[in-house]
Amino acid sequence: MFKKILIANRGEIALRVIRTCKEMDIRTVAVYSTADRESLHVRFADEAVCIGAPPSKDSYLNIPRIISAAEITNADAIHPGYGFLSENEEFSAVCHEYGIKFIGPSPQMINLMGDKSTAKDTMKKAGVPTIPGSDGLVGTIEEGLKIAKKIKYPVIVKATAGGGGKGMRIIKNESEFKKAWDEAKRESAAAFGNDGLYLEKFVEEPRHIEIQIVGDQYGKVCHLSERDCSIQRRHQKLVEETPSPVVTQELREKMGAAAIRGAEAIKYEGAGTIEFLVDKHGDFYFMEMNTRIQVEHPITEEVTDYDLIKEQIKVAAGVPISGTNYFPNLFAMECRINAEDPANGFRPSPGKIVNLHMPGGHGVRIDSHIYAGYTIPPNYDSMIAKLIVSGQSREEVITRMKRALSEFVIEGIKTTIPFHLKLMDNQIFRSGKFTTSFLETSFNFDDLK
Ligand code: MV4
Repeated sequence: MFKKILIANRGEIALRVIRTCKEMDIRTVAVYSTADRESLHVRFADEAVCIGAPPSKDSYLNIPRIISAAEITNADAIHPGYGFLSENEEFSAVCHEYGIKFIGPSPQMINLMGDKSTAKDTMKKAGVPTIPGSDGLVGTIEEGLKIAKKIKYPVIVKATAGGGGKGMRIIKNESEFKKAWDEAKRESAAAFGNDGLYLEKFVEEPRHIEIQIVGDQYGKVCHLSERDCSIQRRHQKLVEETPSPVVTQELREKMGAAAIRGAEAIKYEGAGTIEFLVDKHGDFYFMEMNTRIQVEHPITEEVTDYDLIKEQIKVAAGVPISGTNYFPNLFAMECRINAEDPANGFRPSPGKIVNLHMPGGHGVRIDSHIYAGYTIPPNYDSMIAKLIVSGQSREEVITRMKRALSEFVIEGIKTTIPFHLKLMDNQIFRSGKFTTSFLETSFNFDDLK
């Protein structure tokens, strides 16, 4: 087992990894930028190395500096968390070259699943349902127009190097095709240095439902059921829940089996998430695979009593998994508390937390690095806490979430708490009958002002 793990990340996920390492009696190394000198992950770690100035390129994205920190502290493994270098093929390769275990996928795996069109072809060959569309990348507009005609509008054009909605355009009819195609190509080239595009039939009014999987070094894969991530704004998830209000046990078993087929086909090692789109008929289609631990992993932990960070560390150390699939009986929901102002377009609201009270009680978990007096730097992602609530029914979880949100006091900055409180009272949300477009089409943000 590893003796010392360097956490190449910051904020709540760095703290989350440190906590599990302490329970496993593994020493920890934090890395931090000068903006994070007072951050909690620095204080909680056994050792801490300042790796540079606040810009991520000079710190949390700087491979030579992170490797140097691992060298001087003699860390034998690195946990990348999510975001930053967690799905960076070069970082995984450099760790390997330096004999430092990367707690995550191999460079080859990152590349295979990072190229969205290749990932889709791979899943299709493994018998995972995929969305009808082009067979791989589309070379020219003319080819695209022909395919769109065949699969019938509306269609969606996606960037193969993209994900999370970047370089994506919905095309409702032939007259919109050329403009959307050119925009997607330009945006993809600018954002990823790769303008490869592919086409799919647009799945109307879908839900975003993902399956958590874990694979070990011996080919064994298990799943831990689903998370419904349909409450999102501009491709930013705000609330996640398990189980999904629309997934029946039959659908759960089919999606779980498909996720395992896909993971086994690529001999996936570690924690991973297979994202599906579920349409109004209850048919599901592969969307993307994420080869990292996800922000929303705690709701799965709360209903399965499974420490996913511990599983990642054990799998990386060569420990076999039991392979038991999980069909939990509990319910859980996560609200992302961001330093953003929901009354002003969710614009960032960094600054000093002058007063703080965290909720507690039965079925309430907080994953956060904030404390009274902490100053949230403007340089990084705005998420400052995750409020995770569990219970014996969706109704109980919503009631408990409302109670916990109303206890949550963060003074000195704006947060998304008022948005979440309003959402918990929204009838469409409470009914469970919503799709990924709910917030943008049916939720009124105006009275949050
Ligand atoms: C789709 C889709 C509908 N049909 N693909 C969004 C980002 C990335 N995960 C892929 N996404 C989608 N792919 C097909 N064929 C709907 C989404 C989607 C979405 C699209 C537009 C606006 C918001 C969205 C939120 C979640 C998923």
